[in-house]
Amino acid sequence: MAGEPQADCLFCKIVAGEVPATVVRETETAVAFRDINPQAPTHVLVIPRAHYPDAATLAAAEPEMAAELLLLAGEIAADEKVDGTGYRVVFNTGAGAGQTVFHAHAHLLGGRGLEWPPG
Ligand code: IU
Repeated sequence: MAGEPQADCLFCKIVAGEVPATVVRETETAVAFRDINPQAPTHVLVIPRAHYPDAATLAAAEPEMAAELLLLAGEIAADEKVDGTGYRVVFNTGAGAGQTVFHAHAHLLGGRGLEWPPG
């Protein structure tokens, strides 16, 4: 069923506490934790507790939850003090765009200069 935990999903296991992660923020519906392979001084993943394969699927099914990820990303950027210098929120969607974990997640990147266009 849509949103239900998937046995083979790494991020569902992080949500369940079965795989360790450095959690920086938790709400009733979302969890934020540091990326294991950080691409910037601040690199936090913000994910819904519910399982949706990507951001578009999440937004279609539960738009308030999708909005909460953006809200949390902004709050964490302020906590991390990267809001003043600028930060990026990225949803890689599809393998061709670099998505490797098929549980919706926002990357919050900041703390260094970020080029445009991204690679
Ligand atoms: P992507 O957009 O699906 O490529 O992002 C997945 C991210 O999950 C990627 O940046 C990984 O470094 C990160 N990650 C993690 O934080 N912990 C893990 O155990 C694994 C991947 I596997």
